[in-house]
Amino acid sequence: MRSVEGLTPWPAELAALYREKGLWEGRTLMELIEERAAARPDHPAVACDAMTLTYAQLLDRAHACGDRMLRAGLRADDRIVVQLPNGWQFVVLLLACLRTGILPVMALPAHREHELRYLVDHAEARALAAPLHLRDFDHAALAMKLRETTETLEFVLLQGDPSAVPEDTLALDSLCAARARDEEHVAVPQPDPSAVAVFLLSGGTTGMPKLIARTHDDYVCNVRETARHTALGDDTVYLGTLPLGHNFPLGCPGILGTLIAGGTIVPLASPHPERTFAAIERFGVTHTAAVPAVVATWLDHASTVGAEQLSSLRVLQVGGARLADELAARVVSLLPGRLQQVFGMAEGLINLTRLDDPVEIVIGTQGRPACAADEVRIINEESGQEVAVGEPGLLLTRGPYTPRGYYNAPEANARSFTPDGWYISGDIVVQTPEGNFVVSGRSKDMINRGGENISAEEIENLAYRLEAVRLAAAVAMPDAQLGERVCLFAVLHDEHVLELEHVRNAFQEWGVAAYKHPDRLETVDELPLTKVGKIDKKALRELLLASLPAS
Ligand code: OOB
Repeated sequence: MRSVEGLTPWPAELAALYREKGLWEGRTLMELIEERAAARPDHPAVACDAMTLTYAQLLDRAHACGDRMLRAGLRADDRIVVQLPNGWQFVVLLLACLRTGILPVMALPAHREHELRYLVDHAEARALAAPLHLRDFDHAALAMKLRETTETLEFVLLQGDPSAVPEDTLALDSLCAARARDEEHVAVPQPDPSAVAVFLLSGGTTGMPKLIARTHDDYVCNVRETARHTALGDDTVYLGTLPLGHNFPLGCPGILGTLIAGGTIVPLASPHPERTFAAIERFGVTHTAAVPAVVATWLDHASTVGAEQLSSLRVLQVGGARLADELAARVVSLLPGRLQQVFGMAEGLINLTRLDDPVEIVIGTQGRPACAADEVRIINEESGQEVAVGEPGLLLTRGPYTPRGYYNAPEANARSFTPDGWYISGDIVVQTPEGNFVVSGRSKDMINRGGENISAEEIENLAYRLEAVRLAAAVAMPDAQLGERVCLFAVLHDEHVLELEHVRNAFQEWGVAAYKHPDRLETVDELPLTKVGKIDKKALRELLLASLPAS
């Protein structure tokens, strides 16, 4: 089968051990959801402004959607790039994929031609699901362009008014509709639990994001182990405002965890404070997840309008980027419910603070591994030796839900995984005596802009396309709101000029996601170099700090 190619399996003895310990249950994500649905068919599974779907209705639609995709010509093991805003259609399509074995590749709503073309090519996707039109962007036109100009793309599924969907594409809303009375059922076997369930995207340390193939076995483990620490139950109402294809709201424990627990998910297309507060109040939300930059806007809103609308909230998970201690303390004092810090990665390992941890741990640390079988090592980058407790070092990890390699990326694997299967996270952490991590920095060359991980190398490669640019280096610029922003240093060719506006316009024209557009441009005569002749990013960051107004 094609989905086996490009994967790095866990060693057979370990796989056997994970099965024996019950960490790998041998069940698919959809089997677990179907089991729950059978027990409480009339309970709301999805609730949003547009509609409420009970478990029975959700499953009916998911099965019908799967059947329709198969009848249209898609097959198990085909890949579909999914770029949808948060909404009920995302949930129906996801379950349809999990049931049929069509494999979703989780693109982000902010991705544009540059990223989507790469994802389609790399995953050899036969299908792409996108909205017709969203926030002034014509996704339909881009999807059709990609179908014409990529080798594998055949099916375009468009979300929105079915009567507005072009003829040679499929209307997602119709695919996701309830089954017609006389509509035929297609017999499909449940996928193999050890097979791939979804492809997640890495934050991307170099160049473009890598694909991470997550199996049913490993992702069920991810969901179950994180759910244990989050007090999920059948009365959970989970609000998803982060893009639902991201690991955090998808499976930590996120929407999948909530459905497996028999709760209700509330998808919301934006984390805008007013809309978020209204949704929490209207649906009685108990759990939600956010990145620090978003939480800061919620805190500001709460300090003007009060936090009464949030009284149903029990757990607020915050992660994706370092939550400053001061912000964490404000969350604890201003918002109802418990704060839970989550330090996770699409590659696997999820760390969380526990709901009954003392407040200083919840405020001052990013938590500890979700699962007893998670293995971690913290090493000195130069010597490769483990550091003493309390010393900063590079975090390496292995475990039952941390795959042993990226999908079909031998070079990236050689860089990011050790020969004995440890994932080199690139995060610099300190472990406290009680075992919690404090994330103190990164060794990988990444910019974390409000929780969006941006590869400096990708920005540099793009900058080199500009005629004026002779040398380029992208570095993180500290920012009160987003944590970090993108600063591009450039040495120009003689007689050339370059303004930030030109750079941003060019990135826009190339179809690069907006969050990657440089926020600042520094043109310099030369770039500082390290002793071995590499561009000295540390010196650049210092240069940048010195040129910024003191805050
Ligand atoms: C989550 O996943 P990714 O894959 O988008 O990004 C992972 C990287 C980590 O390696 C780390 O550099 C950073 O994002 N990160 C944090 C953090 N959580 C993630 N840095 C500091 N503090 C935190 N709490 O971002 C992700 C996946 C699942 C759950 C939560 C976050």
